[in-house]
Amino acid sequence: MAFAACTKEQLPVADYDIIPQPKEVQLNEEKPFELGPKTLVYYESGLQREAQFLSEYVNDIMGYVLQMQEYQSQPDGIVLKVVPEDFDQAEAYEINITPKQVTIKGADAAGVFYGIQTLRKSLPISPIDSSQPTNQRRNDMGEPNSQLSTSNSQLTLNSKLSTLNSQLPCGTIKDYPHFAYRGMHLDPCRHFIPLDSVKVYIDMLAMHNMNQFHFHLSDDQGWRIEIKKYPELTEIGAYRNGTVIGHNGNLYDTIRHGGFYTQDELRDLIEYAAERHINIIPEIDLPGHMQAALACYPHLGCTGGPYEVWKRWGVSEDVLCAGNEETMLFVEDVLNEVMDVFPSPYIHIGGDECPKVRWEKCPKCQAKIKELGIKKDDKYSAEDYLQSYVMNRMAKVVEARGRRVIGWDEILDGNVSETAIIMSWRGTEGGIEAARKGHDVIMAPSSHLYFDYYQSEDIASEPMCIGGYLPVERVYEFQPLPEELTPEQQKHIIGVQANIWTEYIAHFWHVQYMALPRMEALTEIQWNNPQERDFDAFVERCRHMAQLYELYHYTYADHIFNPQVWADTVEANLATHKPISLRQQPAEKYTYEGASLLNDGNLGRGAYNSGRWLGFCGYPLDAIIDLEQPAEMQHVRFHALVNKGAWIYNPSQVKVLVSDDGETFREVAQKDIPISTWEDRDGIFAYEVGFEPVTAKFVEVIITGYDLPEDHSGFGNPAWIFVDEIEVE
Ligand code: TNX
Repeated sequence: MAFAACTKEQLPVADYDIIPQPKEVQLNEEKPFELGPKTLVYYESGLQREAQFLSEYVNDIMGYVLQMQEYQSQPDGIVLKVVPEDFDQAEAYEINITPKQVTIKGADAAGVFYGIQTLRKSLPISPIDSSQPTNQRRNDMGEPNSQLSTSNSQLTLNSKLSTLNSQLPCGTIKDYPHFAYRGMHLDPCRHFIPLDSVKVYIDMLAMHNMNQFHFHLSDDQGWRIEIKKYPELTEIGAYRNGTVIGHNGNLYDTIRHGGFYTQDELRDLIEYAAERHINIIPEIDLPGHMQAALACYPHLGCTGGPYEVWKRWGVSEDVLCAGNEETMLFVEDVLNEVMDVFPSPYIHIGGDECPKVRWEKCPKCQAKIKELGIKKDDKYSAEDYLQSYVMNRMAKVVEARGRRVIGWDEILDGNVSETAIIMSWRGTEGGIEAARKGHDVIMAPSSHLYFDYYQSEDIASEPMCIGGYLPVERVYEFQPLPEELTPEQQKHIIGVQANIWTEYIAHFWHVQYMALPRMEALTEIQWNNPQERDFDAFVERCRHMAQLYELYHYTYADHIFNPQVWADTVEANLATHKPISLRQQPAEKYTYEGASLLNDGNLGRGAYNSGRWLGFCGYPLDAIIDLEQPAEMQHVRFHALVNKGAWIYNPSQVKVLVSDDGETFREVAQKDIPISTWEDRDGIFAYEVGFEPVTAKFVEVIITGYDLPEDHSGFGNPAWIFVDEIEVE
């Protein structure tokens, strides 16, 4: 078990069995090092920030701040230092734990930082009972098996052990990364993600020893980076006047969605990431995925527009005009400004999903093809080669400033220059081809590393997403070094990355939910690429990580901890299977077998239209249950489903009345429930109202709904409520 075995003195003990698993852990029987509020951190000059991180992390977990000072000879305490000559690889570290001293020695500051992460993740987080699945620990709302685990203030997380010291078993930990490039991507274009949330995302990356954050800053649906030379890009291009609802039908909401990051904000973010040894790779996606820019500067497109910042998902046919010199100069300017802001050694220039239908008909593009003497061949069209021209031209702009370009694997279509790094997303084939041709490669195949895909087959119980099925197990299986490649070619695979596209992810809690715990499997591959993989042991280590998520209030999916998934039934209670009637029937579409669904002993689950919920809109659910004989009661409970995009909100109020004859009722309880906001997660929630014990033969439960609030596209209309399983105890 990953934590908090207790010694005779009941001091919690650190456990080095974390994620990513350190390569070598050798423990001995010496008396453990005792970590407590008086422990001092000594750092070599240049490592002050690292020392601060350590102190902050210990404070997060233990509830006390460690004092820090510059290094002295042979001090007792925690010592941070860099000794490059002791390592043969960058980012490596070694931790030596003796009864009086913990030394974290790095090949460089990054190595020290990863040693600190390991120590942090090893600390005992909480003595609470880990044999309980996480979702039952936070079950004080009575939600038996929600797939969404999110921390909140109701949680009784005993994270701060302030009065307790903890013990670090003595020994040596040696560790170093397998891949030099360890990244995650985030798309703030389809849905804008506020800067503070992006910082939390960076914290999550840091916790997982990642060193690259790929920030996708432009797309059809929104332009997100301030470009001083082209202010319209953010004045106009950062906002769209509606978003398609659901899976790309023809219904749109009317909410103006958007936002952007100023260059100052981005500089601040870059520094924030750099302190955590993370480089931010900006992506300007070109020449496709440019409709937001075209909406601002229609003359840069082939047809001249007009264009709008796109309200749908998918691949727009309107792309940059490759035959227009002005368009090329625009892109060069943008890239130059991006490079002014981002010091990243890599600049991502996109290149994916660029339909050629406009170019085929565009006189300027066709003239350019002629001018360049481009000829189609058996493999590629003239327009494919025209895209290579654009990509190679932009690569030169980037390389002129000493940076390297990254592009999506489509840029292999044609004759892209060998210096470009290929990000293989349509499977690993692009990566294999690229490595054979001598390109460096980052593996990010949608088959294993697209964290915008579902992580459970029970999709009705999941927050809606783009599709697919990519459980943690599958991520964990990923082999980034294809056998088809020779060892020499394999050296071109410089790293591994997972991507989070946000078409169906409108809120940061959902980003976290999609990332965690799949990120654990990713990390294990990036850092260790283990030859032997033991999923069960991995899950045990994930449990410990989940405690950290709880501590930091990260929302995460807990399927791997609860393979049995849902408990479908409730315990028999006074209401179960008793005669029940409704004063007003549910909406016809959501009536199913009627009132009896509400006390059949089966819990509501799945989507609102799963047949397991009764739906009401514009009037309350008003149910009368005949207990058949007088019984004492003091609790009423029920579940309701929240799916704000589908106009379904939590109830505003619940009232309980009782009666002896079924005719005259008297109120015994009333409870108001605050409205769910866009910051709150959707899902299934349990509600409970308690009252003084009362004996009666009939109980009436009235559950009232809200009207849709001002920030909802359906503002002014009544919200739906979907309710199931009323329990009386
Ligand atoms: C493909 S991955 C895209 C993105 C979408 C994503 C959805 C890539 C280079 N292009 O534009 O958001 O699929 O999974």
